[in-house]
Amino acid sequence: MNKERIREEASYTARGQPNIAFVKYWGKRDERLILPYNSSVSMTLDPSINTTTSVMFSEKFKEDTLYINRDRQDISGGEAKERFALINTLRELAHTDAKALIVSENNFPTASGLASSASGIATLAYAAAEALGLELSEKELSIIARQGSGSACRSILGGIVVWHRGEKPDGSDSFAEQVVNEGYWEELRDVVAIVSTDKKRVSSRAGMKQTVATSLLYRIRPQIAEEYAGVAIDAVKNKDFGRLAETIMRDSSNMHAVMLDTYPPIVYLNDVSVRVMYAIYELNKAEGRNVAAYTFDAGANAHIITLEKDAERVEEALDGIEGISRILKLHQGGGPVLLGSEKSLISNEILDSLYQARS
Ligand code: 2P0
Repeated sequence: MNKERIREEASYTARGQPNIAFVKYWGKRDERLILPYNSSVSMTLDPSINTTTSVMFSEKFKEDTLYINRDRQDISGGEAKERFALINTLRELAHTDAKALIVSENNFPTASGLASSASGIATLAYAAAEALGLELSEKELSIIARQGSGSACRSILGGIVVWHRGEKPDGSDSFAEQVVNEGYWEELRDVVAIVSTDKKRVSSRAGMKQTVATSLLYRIRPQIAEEYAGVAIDAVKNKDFGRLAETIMRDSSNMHAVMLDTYPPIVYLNDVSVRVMYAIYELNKAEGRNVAAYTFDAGANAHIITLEKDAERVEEALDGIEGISRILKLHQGGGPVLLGSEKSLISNEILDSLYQARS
C-alpha cells in the first residue's frame, strides 16, 4: 500500500454495534497482541444501540486526537494508549505516519451500563482502514480490531460470531468468523435488564489479568469454555434453543465463578442480578423447558437470551423485580457499515482547533 492511496484529509465514518457473548472471553495468553485462552461465541446486536466513529488522517495534525461523546480523551498513557496500538498497526500497513483525528459517539447513554468498547473499537478499525485506503478482508479487520479490544473483533461481523482462540504466538490465527448470519435464526433476542448504573470497580482488562494471575479455578476455565464454544456453535446451527440456553447460563456462571475465585475477589453481580437469575430459572421450570437464558458480562446488567415468541413472557417475569430501571429488547444486527460524508462527526470547529494547535 503506498502513500498516494491514503485518503488524505477526508473523513470516513462507520456505524457498528456491540455484541453479547454466549460463551465468554476472560483472560489473555498474550497481553500485547490480545490473544485469549479460549474461543468465544457472541451475537452482534441490532443498531438501536450503536456507535458512530469518524476518522481522518492528516500530515498536518501534530498528534493523534480522540473525542468520545464530545469529550477529548487523554491517550498519552494507560488503557487508552494500549488500545491505540491498532492505529499504529494500520499506519504501518499503509506506510504512513500521518496522525489521526477520531470522533466517536454512542447513541446510548454511557451511564446506562451498556457502554462497550467492542462497538467503539470495531467502528474505529473499520473507518480507519477505509480512511487509509486499505482493502482488508473481514478476517484481517477482526485481527486489527482484536488488538484494540478483544471483544471488538467479534463486532466486525454480524449475526452469530466465533472468535477462534488460535494457537500461533503472532496471533495470525486468532480471528473472528461468522457462524451464521443475522437472518439464519432471526427469532433470537437479547432482552436487556438494566440494573445498575454504577461505574465498574475493576475494568475488564485489569480484572481478567488478575484472574489469570491468581485464580486456581481458572486453570480449568479455558478447557470448559472451549467445550462450551463448540456446543454453542452446534446448537445455533441446529437451532436447538434448549441446549444453547443451558450452555449460555452455565458459561456465564463459570466465568463469574472464576471472577469470585480471583484474589482479591472480583464481583460484578449484585442482588438484583441474582433475583433475575432465579426468575429465569423459575420461568424455565414453569414452562418445563428452557425458554430463556441469563448471561452477565463484567457488570450487573442482565442479558436474557430468548426467542421472539417467548420474549413477552420473559419481560413479564422481569416486571416484578425491584431494582430494574429499564428493559430493552434487542434483535441481531450486522457488522459495521460505512456512512456518507454528511454523517461525519468531524466538525469544522474541531478541525480549526487542531490546525491552530499546529501553527
Ligand atoms: C466477553 N467481556 O466475551 C467478555 C465477557 C466481559 C465479560 O470481552 O482487555 O473490553 O479490551 O480485550 O474486550 C470485555 O473485555 O477487554 C469482554 P480487552 P474487553 O464479551
